[in-house]
Amino acid sequence: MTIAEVALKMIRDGMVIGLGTGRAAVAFIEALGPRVQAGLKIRGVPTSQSSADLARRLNIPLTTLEDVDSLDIDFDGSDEVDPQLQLIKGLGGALVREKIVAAASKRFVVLVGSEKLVPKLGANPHKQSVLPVEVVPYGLPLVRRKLTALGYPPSPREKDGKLFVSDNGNYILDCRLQPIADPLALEQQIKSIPGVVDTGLFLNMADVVLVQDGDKVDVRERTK
Ligand code: A5P
Repeated sequence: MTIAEVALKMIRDGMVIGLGTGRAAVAFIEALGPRVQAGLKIRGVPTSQSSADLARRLNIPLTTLEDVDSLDIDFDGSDEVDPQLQLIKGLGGALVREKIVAAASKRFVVLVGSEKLVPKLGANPHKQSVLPVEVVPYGLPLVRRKLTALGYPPSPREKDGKLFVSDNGNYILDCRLQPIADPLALEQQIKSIPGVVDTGLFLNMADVVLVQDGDKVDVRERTK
């Protein structure tokens, strides 16, 4: 069993579905395509240009937040998941649209491998933890200085030797993290810096996390 297969079982005819970004989301969208071709009636709301392009190639009908009041369910990956199902996302650069689509969804389902589980956000045992922060280009110098002063020295994300530009036309600062004592306080601190659009902290948002552990899938639900 795979996390994409378990995710597909949560879908019913008529649903509006959030299509996440990144490898786990791509695997899910690729599994969804044949089901739509076989007659499943859903509409997708993509969280990035790349997920929209993939969905279009697979003939998955798309809609927008202007045309629907809410989504039934959203499927997306994550970079870190703590025991309370708090998340860090955004290494794929789509964090702002991902957070908007997740917030518009009645159920947010996260698809990860077991290597994404961390004892605490910012305490990744496998690699340096990073918190992506999306920033309006004009504000980049200020936000960079403020994040450094807060103790989170950031590096502007680059792609092909140039600053990475998000689908929203913004830059991303990747902050080196230590284990985060109070994620909600950190989120508020960073979001109060003028020029910050959003952070990769997805707090109290995940309803279910599907964890791929070898050929098994572990289902974790948030207790509210
Ligand atoms: C995209 O911006 C991210 O939030 C991804 O959802 C996250 O980085 C997980 O991606 P992978 O499934 O590729 O690891």
